[in-house]
Amino acid sequence: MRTRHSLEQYRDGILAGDRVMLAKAITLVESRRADDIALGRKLVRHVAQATPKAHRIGITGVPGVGKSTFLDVFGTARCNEGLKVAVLAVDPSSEVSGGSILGDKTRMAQLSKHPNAYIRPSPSGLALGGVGRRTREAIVLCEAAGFDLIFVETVGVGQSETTVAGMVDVFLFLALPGAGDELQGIKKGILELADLVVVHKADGDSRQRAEEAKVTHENALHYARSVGFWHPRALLASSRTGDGLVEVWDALKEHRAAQVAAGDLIMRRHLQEQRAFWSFVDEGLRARFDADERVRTELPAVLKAIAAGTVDAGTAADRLLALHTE
Ligand SMILES: Nc1nc2c(ncn2[C@@H]2O[C@H](COP(=O)(O)OP(=O)(O)O)[C@@H](O)[C@H]2O)c(=O)[nH]1
Ligand SMILES: [Mg+2]
Repeated sequence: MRTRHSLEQYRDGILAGDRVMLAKAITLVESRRADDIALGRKLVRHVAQATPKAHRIGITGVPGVGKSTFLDVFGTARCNEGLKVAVLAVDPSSEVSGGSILGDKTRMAQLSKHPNAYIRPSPSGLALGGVGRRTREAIVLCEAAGFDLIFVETVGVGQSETTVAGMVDVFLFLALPGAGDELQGIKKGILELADLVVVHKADGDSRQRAEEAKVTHENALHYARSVGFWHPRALLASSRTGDGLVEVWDALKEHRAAQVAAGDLIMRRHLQEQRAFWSFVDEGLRARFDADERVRTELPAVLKAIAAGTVDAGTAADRLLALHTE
């Protein structure tokens, strides 16, 4: 059993930058218990900042591209400059592998020991939708706790990139030097979301291929979405040698400055909040539907009838929805 705290204890702890309290608060918003959810909501409302303070950075790429290594080296460099860095992992696949907690901590060995850093591994046993809501709230909590950079790391599974892109200020795509991966990014629509493509592991024997991949990406990005203040660009980097990491940081800062100057940061966050509103409404309505006794009674027969082809999905849904709202 974990200890529960009062709203004030959570709030004061977070606002004081207390790492242990922050971790407990994130556990609270990850909980499925109704009373935890209610308290978590209240807490989020109490600590949410009116103006953006943290730089929320999404990072994605196939497993093995070096996201954890990049965050370890890049994050530690920022911590050494005096910034506070949080890393939140969104990795639905870790459910399958039984959790990436150990893996993430060992892969981010330097960063996890740094007093300015906080690493939060993926919540286990959550559906992706749940990950979205909980991660959004965890970001708000980290921002309130005074973190300057909040990285949200995700692997290319299902909708996770889109979910993460909808809750960050800037989105980074790490690509492998080899051919094919860049096509994968295009195919999966990741280039549509990326503000920066970093061809990673640009070192040793891979350097040449990385440079080629960078050109391929630049060509693809030529047609990518461009917001007024920023056109997505491709860079080269290696977390092993450190090459290109300063350029990545410069590009992130440049993006940030342009985003703020254009008034886009506030606008983006407000739009994200609106979208979050709709997903909460969807979730809430669905939960009520699922909990409705009349629906529960009818559901097995209805599902059976759909499977047997005796009723079509639309008609069946209309019937149960009508029953629910009666
Ligand atoms: N050559 C090279 N290898 C790297 C680099 N970054 C990470 N790796 C290696 O790539 C593998 C996967 O890295 P990891 O950070 O766990 O990838 P993740 O799954 O994307 O988080 C590890 O064996 C790393 O040592 C790099 O910049 N250059
Ligand atoms: Mg990793």
